[in-house]
Amino acid sequence: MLGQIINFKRLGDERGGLVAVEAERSVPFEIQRVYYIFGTKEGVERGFHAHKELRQVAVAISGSCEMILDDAALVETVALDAPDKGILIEPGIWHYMRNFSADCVLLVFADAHYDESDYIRSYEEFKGLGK
Ligand code: T46
Repeated sequence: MLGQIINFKRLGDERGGLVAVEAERSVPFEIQRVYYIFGTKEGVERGFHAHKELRQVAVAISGSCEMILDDAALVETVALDAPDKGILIEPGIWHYMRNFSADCVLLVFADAHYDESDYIRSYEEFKGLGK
């Protein structure tokens, strides 16, 4: 597996669902940033980069999408389709997202603040790094 699945504990009861995410417990790092992707238009695919150092965990807390992970040798598709199912995206993994449902809210926990210089946005450059 290129991306480790993280199953968050469901703490919900008869009133409804609840998931708690704790740094260094439910995700394997100290969380420095949280962002979310929502209202993605039909047919849109986004991502298409790898990170040099950033570690992230993504979870579709509403709706669903697919996360495609690629290490330049293997390609893997992971369905993010439950609010208690996360995927750990390690550095050096090319990834993109597709098939967003209209109600998809993709929540991402990251171990560093935003830094554009951490992105590899060229697939050719990414493939070259593995050689
Ligand atoms: C990733 C996938 C899963 C910021 O200014 N701060 C931020 O924290 C983020 C995430 C983005 N931005 C800016 C950078 C761009 O101008 O927001 C704009 C859209 O970001 P981007 O095109 O990188 O979005 P995605 O969906 O292609 O990728 C995002 C994350 O950037 C990326 O780290 O792994 O989601």
